[in-house]
Amino acid sequence: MKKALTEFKLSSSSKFVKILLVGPIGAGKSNFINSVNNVFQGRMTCAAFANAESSGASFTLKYKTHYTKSGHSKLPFVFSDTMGLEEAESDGVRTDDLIKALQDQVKEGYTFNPVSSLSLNDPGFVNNPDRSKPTCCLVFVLPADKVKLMSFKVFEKLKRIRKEATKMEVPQVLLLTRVDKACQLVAKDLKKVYTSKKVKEQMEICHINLGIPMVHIFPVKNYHEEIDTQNDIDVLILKALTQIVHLANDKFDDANHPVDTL
Ligand SMILES: Nc1nc2c(ncn2[C@@H]2O[C@H](COP(=O)(O)OP(=O)(O)OP(=O)(O)O)[C@@H](O)[C@H]2O)c(=O)[nH]1
Ligand SMILES: [Mg+2]
Repeated sequence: MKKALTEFKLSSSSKFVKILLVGPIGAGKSNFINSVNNVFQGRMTCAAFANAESSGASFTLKYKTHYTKSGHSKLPFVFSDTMGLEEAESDGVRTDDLIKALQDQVKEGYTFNPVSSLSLNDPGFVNNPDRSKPTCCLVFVLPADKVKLMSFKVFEKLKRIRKEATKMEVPQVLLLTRVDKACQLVAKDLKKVYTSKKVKEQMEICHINLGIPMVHIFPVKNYHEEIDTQNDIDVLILKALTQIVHLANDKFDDANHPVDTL
């Protein structure tokens, strides 16, 4: 899987497909970006600053694009990291701002403002998004150990973003992180992830509450305390990433070669 992704060629002439990560505070968005980089670098990296302990406030404040390197070459996908969202609009990123990110209207490096949404005249607002570099996959990141405790309001916010993505025909994937925190058996042996009833239950909650098909929900464990990379961790990350990159590539292809309408 690693080799296939390293050698993966986009079907268009573009260098990268853009993947947008959204989810609650402390879900593991930044950690996933680092984990993907770790897989390809074969060592621990920390390009996307992740929180050491999940606290009440979002650790990521800026809209930032991250490349993944294999050796010295960049892989053909980029991740856009965002601030986490919370039940109360003023406690995290505003849903409207995430929808603007989906529509490529947020400037690189923009510091999200929980108090007010980006508006037309803000310097962080992109008036004419580059149509040649659209967001090609929306990735929801949810923590397996907290899904049950997530409020209806947070799911409603995520559903609003999903609805917009569906309108734009952007494919959607859900990463269920922190599976080791949700099931003791999985914490001891990550291979048990697909037979764990607890993990399956969390995947179903996500499926029911957000409407994402089960085949697009991927359990993963991010690198968060390890010193070296491990095959069991890599495999889950690569499985999810392969699907994300393929879906993003398909979307990119569609956006560049629309079926002619009569
Ligand atoms: N055990 C375990 N911990 C994880 C996993 N993924 C993330 N974490 C931990 O969860 C915490 C939050 O991770 P982040 O990557 O900073 O989360 P985030 O979604 O970027 O959060 P914000 O930027 O605050 O919105 C950190 O303490 C991570 O070490 C995982 O798969 N397993
Ligand atoms: Mg973060």
